[in-house]
Amino acid sequence: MEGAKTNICYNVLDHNVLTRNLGEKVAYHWEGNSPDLRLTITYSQLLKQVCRCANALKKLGVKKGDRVAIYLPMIPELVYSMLACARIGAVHSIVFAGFSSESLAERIMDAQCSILLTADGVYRGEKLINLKQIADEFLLVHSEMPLGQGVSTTQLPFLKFKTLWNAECDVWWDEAVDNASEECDPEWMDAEDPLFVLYTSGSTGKPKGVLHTIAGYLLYTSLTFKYVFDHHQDDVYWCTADIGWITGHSYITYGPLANGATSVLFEGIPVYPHVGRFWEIIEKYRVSKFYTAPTAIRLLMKYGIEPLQKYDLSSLRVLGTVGEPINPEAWMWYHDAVGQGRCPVVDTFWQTETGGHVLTPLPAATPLKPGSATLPFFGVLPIILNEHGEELEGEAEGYLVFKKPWPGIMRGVYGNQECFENTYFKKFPGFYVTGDGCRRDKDGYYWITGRIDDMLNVSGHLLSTAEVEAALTEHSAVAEAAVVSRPHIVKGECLYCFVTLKDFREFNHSLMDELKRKGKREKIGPIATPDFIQNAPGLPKTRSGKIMRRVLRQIARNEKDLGDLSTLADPKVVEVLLSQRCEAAA
Ligand code: 6R9
Repeated sequence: MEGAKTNICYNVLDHNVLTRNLGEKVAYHWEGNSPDLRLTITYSQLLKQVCRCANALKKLGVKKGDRVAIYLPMIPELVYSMLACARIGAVHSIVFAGFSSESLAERIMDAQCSILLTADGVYRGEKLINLKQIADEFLLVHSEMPLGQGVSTTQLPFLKFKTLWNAECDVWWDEAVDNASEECDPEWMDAEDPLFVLYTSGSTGKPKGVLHTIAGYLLYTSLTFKYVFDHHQDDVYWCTADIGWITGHSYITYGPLANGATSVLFEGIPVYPHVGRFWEIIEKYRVSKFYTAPTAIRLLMKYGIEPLQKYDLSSLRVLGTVGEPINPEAWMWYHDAVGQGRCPVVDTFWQTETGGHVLTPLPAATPLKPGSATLPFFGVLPIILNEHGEELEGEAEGYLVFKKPWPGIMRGVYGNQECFENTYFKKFPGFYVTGDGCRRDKDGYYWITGRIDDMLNVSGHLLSTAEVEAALTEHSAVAEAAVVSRPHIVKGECLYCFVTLKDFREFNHSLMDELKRKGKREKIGPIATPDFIQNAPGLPKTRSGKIMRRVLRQIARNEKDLGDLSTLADPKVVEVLLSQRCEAAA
């Protein structure tokens, strides 16, 4: 669409209010961390708030093309700010509000942001996070920071914390926004102008600033949202991701708004104030389309079906998952217990880099197979290659690549064209390389087998993490499993398995024997016999919930250097695992 002019904010707001007559429709039901905090925002209210924020940004000196760092929790102001940037042609760079000051600093400097929007603080469950203080810590250390035009802080309507205040550069949100006009002409942008930079989740390596542009991204998120969730105007849709990740960008903000959808915007966590919080919210808003991650499903599965039974989930129509391969056990629980056997489960495979779903079922149209992301979305051409870059036909396993671009594909790594080319296009020239392994079955269905870097090579057989882990989680005592390789004199590599047990299950010798058998004959074959099995009360995960197998690999190998841990959610988990390493084979 190069050469065409557009504004994405105009498309997702003004167009809905002015031409589709959706001004009075609810855009978001905001549900706070604490269940008594809530807010309803209609499309016309959203448009006004965005315009005020856009005017405030302009007044603070933000211009077309400038990068704006946003470090906010899941509050409406996060949506207002990102759309305000889009309205005036600024490029948003959202940093998940759980990152440390160092990670925030790295991202602000890499994208050369001129302004930072943050909040005084946020409660996540019972834990208070002083965001402004974290942001200030980094400003003190990095006086060379490019932040020229000052830090604007949003003061949450419900919280007032003591925060350091530097009158030279800090501005309160309400002072900046409250008196701003509710009208702001959109800046007409080129279709290929940048929309945002977002750093990848970093489960394998150093985070990269993925750049997306306007028109293709709008088209792709809008279309995938419509078809993959079978969107209808009376739906209430809820995606539990944080907007700090691509899932939130594409499927909380842009995709749903482009379709004039009503969404739930949730600030809290799944287990606060009780483990039935998700189900309670589904009942409260009569949610019909629900989208979450395997890590959340496995967490909630640990508590059994009792918390579910207290709520009316009959409004649910479609269930979605994203983020990791979903093991068939968790898939079945999602389908049977949450969806009560009525709702198709759409297992959507995609990446920050792909902008939107690339492999996915369409509900009710695609026959499902638990654990498979099924088939490509319209216009997407998946190919499986072997080590030598040869295309494999029919039933096959190898590298997942795409042969043709689609509208939502990333356009670059911010400020680093070389990294963009090397990471995604160099290994197999002519293809976009996902970095994931994949198997195609006899029906042409695609099964993601995990990141290529995490593959296991035992006695010359290439095993995927997903298949061994799926075998272990079949055991009724196991909530979650992660498998990595460890060098072995005879086999080359052997399997080191970390297992998290369900509540009240005991880790003992007979369980170890049963797990060894699971991996072995029953499922995959003798080569998949676990050599080491370690009890893992928790697994190292990124802040978006992906298991960081590279850290586990270092633990299994007793390596002291654990690599870049900045994307790790809870460093304590690693200490526990290190202290309980298995020295002897099981
Ligand atoms: C959207 C998102 C991308 C990586 C991707 C893959 C894994 C995502 C998946 C899946 C199997 C699925 N992944 N969805 N694996 N089945 N349905 O998660 O983006 O944070 O960039 O992660 O996540 O390994 O390459 P991102």
